[in-house]
Amino acid sequence: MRSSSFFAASFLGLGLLVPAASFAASGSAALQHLDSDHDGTVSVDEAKAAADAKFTALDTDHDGTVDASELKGAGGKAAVAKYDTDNDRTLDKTEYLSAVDSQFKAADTDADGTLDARELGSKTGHKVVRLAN
Ligand SMILES: [Ca+2]
Ligand SMILES: [Ca+2]
Ligand SMILES: [Ca+2]
Repeated sequence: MRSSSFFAASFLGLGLLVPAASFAASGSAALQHLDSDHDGTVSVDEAKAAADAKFTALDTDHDGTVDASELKGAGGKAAVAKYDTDNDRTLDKTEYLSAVDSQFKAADTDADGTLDARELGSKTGHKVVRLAN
């Protein structure tokens, strides 16, 4: 009983590792960058901490918000339109981080509260990476 569940667990582990490795090289590169506690997954806190730093780097005129031109390469106009909840045509840090939060939840397809390399390599995962990396 004990050993059969051990084997089942190993199989499950392999089943998860193999596609993660082959499916998403870009996901694992992003994972290495965002996974600050090196547990192999990205938590929402890690994603938000990275996004916080990215926001500061994007805000080149240091006015506390990022506009479409500052967001070039991280979604630009479309990202502003999508996440600008107070409709002032810029994203403040609260709007930016809540965007990370909602994209993170959308990308976390197994709903375990973390993103692994496979989830980060997905289309939705790329949106998290773009906001945070
Ligand atoms: Ca700005
Ligand atoms: Ca705004
Ligand atoms: Ca997950």
